[in-house]
Amino acid sequence: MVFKSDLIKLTEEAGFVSTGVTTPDMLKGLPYGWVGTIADLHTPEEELPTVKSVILLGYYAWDKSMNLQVDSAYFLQREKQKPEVPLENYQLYYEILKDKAWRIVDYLRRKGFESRYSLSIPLKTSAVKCGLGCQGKNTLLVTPIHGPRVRLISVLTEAEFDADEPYKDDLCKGCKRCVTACPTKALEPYKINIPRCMTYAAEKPDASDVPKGVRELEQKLIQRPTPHSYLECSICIEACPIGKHR
Ligand code: B12
Ligand code: SF4
Ligand code: SF4
Repeated sequence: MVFKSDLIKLTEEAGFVSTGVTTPDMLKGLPYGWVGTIADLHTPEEELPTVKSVILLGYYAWDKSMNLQVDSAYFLQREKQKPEVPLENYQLYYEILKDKAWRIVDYLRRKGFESRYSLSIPLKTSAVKCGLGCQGKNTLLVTPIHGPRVRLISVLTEAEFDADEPYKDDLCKGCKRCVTACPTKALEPYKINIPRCMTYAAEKPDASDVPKGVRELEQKLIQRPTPHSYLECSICIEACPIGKHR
């Protein structure tokens, strides 16, 4: 048996600023499957068939450099006219999240409960169900303390915990700063036009659905510290007043 208080203590020690728990039943009907051509979102059961609890964890991404993406050396193969070689890259905050989530997975496994981390369930909507915060007008998870400055990962486990209440408030109220701040006008309240987002454009250098003006802005505004790395856009996060001065 694992107490929820022990779980919370462990996630805090691992460095997560938000922890919430729900059951797989609560996540029925979320948007699963392909998001455009970007990500294939799975149900908790597809990830771990014996799952009893879904734990959502938020890590405070307090510095822009956590958005660093670095191409792997495979990328060079593609540049040598070998398009069959898959694009592969590392994202700093994903590596941090996985490293920290492993501590929770390892602890639960040692207690006898099969567990795994997952980045493939719909993390924002699941986090709302776990009570972490609401989806803001930038479509991201906005928490009362850190605003949208949290990055998310889930741990799926056979262990049973009391579920948290879903988050009900709308933290945005009359604000629209993220919508106004987006240089490519990718946002309207609570909705994103994916091909207009510079994160999509930077991730898909060959995509034909990126409008010309967006591609030009992406080439101009996305910071590229080295020839094979770039910082993913986070302008709609930085614009948010919630949690800005922590
Ligand atoms: C695909 C994806 C992208 C795509 C598409 C973005 C998107 N909003 O879907 C692209 C490449 C553009 C992208 C960009 C970014 N991403 Co991203 N991305 C994801 C991923 C893999 C899935 C997101 C998803 O579920 N999309 C599916 C759609 C259906 O979900 P949705 O937007 O929530 O749609 C709901 C609402 O918008 C609403 N809705 C839709 N239409 C309408 C219309 C009206 C009128 C209304 C009222 C509502 C409404 O209903 C929808 C269904 O519930 C997640 C990781 C994961 N596994 O969840 C990370 C994730 C969402 N990304 C993240 C981040 C940080 C970013 C970026 C800031 C880039 C960066 N620096 O990393 C930008 C931000 C762009 C933005 N404002 O959304 C974080 C967000 C953390 C947080 N606090 O929420 C995540 C969770 C990754 C992580 N591990 O932390 N991303
Ligand atoms: S990540 Fe950048 S381009 Fe994408 S919606 Fe946010 S501000 Fe706009
Ligand atoms: S900037 Fe304003 S509208 Fe956008 S997510 Fe933050 S509070 Fe909501």
